[in-house]
Amino acid sequence: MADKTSTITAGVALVKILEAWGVDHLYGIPGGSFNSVMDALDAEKDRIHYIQVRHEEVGAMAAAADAKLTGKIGVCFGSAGPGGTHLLNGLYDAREDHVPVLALVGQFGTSGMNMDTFQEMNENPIYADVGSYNVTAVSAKTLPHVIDEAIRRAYANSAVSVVQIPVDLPWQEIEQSDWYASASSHQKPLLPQPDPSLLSDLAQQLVAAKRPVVYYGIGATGAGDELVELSQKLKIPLLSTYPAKSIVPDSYQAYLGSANRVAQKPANEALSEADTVVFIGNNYPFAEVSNAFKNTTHFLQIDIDPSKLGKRHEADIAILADAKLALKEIISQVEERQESPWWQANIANIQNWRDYLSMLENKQFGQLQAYQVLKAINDIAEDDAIFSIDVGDINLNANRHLKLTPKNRHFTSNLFATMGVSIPGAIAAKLDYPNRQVFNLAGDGGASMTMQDLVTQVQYHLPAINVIFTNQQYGFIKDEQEDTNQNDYIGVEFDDIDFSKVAEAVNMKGFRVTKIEDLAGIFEKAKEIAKDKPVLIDAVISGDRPIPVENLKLDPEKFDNDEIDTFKKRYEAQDLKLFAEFLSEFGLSSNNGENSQGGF
Ligand SMILES: Cc1cc2nc3c(=O)[nH]c(=O)nc-3n(C[C@H](O)[C@H](O)[C@H](O)COP(=O)(O)OP(=O)(O)OC[C@H]3O[C@@H](n4cnc5c(N)ncnc54)[C@H](O)[C@@H]3O)c2cc1C
Ligand SMILES: Cc1ncc(C[n+]2csc(CCOP(=O)(O)OP(=O)(O)O)c2C)c(N)n1
Ligand SMILES: [Mg+2]
Repeated sequence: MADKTSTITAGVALVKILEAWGVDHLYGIPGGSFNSVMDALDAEKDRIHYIQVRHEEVGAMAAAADAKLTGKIGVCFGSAGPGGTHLLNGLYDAREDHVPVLALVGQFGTSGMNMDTFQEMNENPIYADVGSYNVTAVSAKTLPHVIDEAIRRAYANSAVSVVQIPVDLPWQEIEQSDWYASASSHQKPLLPQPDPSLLSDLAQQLVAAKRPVVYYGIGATGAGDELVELSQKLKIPLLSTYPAKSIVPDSYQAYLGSANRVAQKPANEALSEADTVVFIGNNYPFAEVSNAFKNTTHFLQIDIDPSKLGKRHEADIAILADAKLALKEIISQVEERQESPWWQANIANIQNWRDYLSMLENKQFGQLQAYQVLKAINDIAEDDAIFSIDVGDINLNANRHLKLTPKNRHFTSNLFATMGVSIPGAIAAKLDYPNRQVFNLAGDGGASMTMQDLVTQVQYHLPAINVIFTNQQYGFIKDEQEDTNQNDYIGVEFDDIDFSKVAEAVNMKGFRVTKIEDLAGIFEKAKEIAKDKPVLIDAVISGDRPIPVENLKLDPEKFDNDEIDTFKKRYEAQDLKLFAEFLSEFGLSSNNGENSQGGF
């Protein structure tokens, strides 16, 4: 037997590589094919925290959430065959939102590989699409190197790495000199320096524009001050993608919101009326299908990734640059301008829309709706609260009604858009930021996909505030069927789950709220409980459709009075005005250039 002082098991070396890269926790469920790594995790348990989840998907989604929240690699694992394949939704979420995640997947020992042994198959093809690096380890000696490589590549490519590990390898001894972690050599790529002449061309076009908007995405994270400064200096309204909400405060008077369906009315309207769009740190995926820029005459783009320049629309000027650097430079090149009619009409339109949202939030009568629940959340939310958000109407409603600032964080499954992410996301957020208030906001459909892991919040003392919006339907899809299907609704309604009882079954305090007047008291109690324990509020809300801002029926030139009245009544939108009315109030005409909805 090798000398213990100069040897280490390959499994412990593997775990030490993770530690060297700053990984302090990882998620998964053991299986016979993974027990050798479990053994190593036990040996290292003072340095790395294993979080046992109740479904591997939750582990992978939580790992993706870790990476979204912290920028650090998220790590998850599953055993051979089904344990690994359960990871897939979380891994695709990470891939689509381009964050670094490492998945370790168990494999039968080398003695049984390629022999049709139990749970044994060639796993490599399963992960070929989702994994940017995807290999099966073949020897104990090279295993730590493979893990180190996987992490380095996940960071470099903002991608998913998958390593399949035959179970016998981590138990084998290797020489101490056989492994090292390259973490101390890790560096981020240098920011590209923008071409000064292109920047000054862009600044000139912006100054010359009659109807400009700055349309930014999450590439502008951290540049909120610069966005507001540019907006105020040149009197340009700001429009963002949905995930880029909170880069500038929601209360900023010239923040239009996001476009399309998970969207705000002033953003859709301004986008279709703008002549000049500065598209910055933005890869808006509905651009082509919603014909978002059909009325844009000048498209000016700034992005850090050469493969994105000119991608979503033909660009007049395309600049390879970091958003913040470029914005600073543009600000320094332009003089302060007076308010234009375009600016004034947008400000008035934004105010009219915010009055509408506020009316919904402050209703004191009628059936409970999502809007009043979101107000109750705003009322107890701390300045730096983190919101883990599921997929469904909650994206649309949280986007419109949560009042956030750059101190907050909110995140969901942006592009893969998988339901079930918000319970895992809240677990990750509480592990990463134990001293911050964390909300999980989910529809009843999304919550039922990962609700077994509410117990994980209890088991690991992760005091999140879970709010479930119970409407007994897949509301987001029901509304799509209303627009697209020829027959009745199908597959979008379901029996009630009382989530407060689910909470109690896992030793979590649960409330069920059905009335507007009970909201404030219950949310105050939940806030207190969540100072040291997780808590759940099941809000039984109406099945009302949130107003479809991509499909407004307010324009008398396109709809008859009955249609307009019915629309206003259904959405309680008596006082909502079209942007065209504000344009005309300030002496401008509308181009009637509605965008189509980018859907299916
Ligand atoms: C159910 C559901 C519905 C949705 N509907 C909508 C919707 O209606 N409207 C909507 O807007 N979104 C919607 N989304 C989100 C949508 O799917 C996309 O994920 C989102 O629009 C992409 O946002 P982004 O372009 O900001 O981010 P990304 O796709 O991540 O793009 C970021 C861009 O910034 C660049 N970048 C990164 N760093 C920098 C830097 N430092 N400087 C400059 N550039 C940089 C990148 O190269 C990239 O081009 C929805 C999500 C869900 C879950
Ligand atoms: C895993 C997964 N399955 C299906 C979908 C399609 N889908 C998107 S939203 C949605 C409904 C969400 O329902 P719920 O969570 O109840 O929220 P609601 O819209 O009712 O508020 C569905 C089925 C998806 N995005 N992800
Ligand atoms: Mg629902």
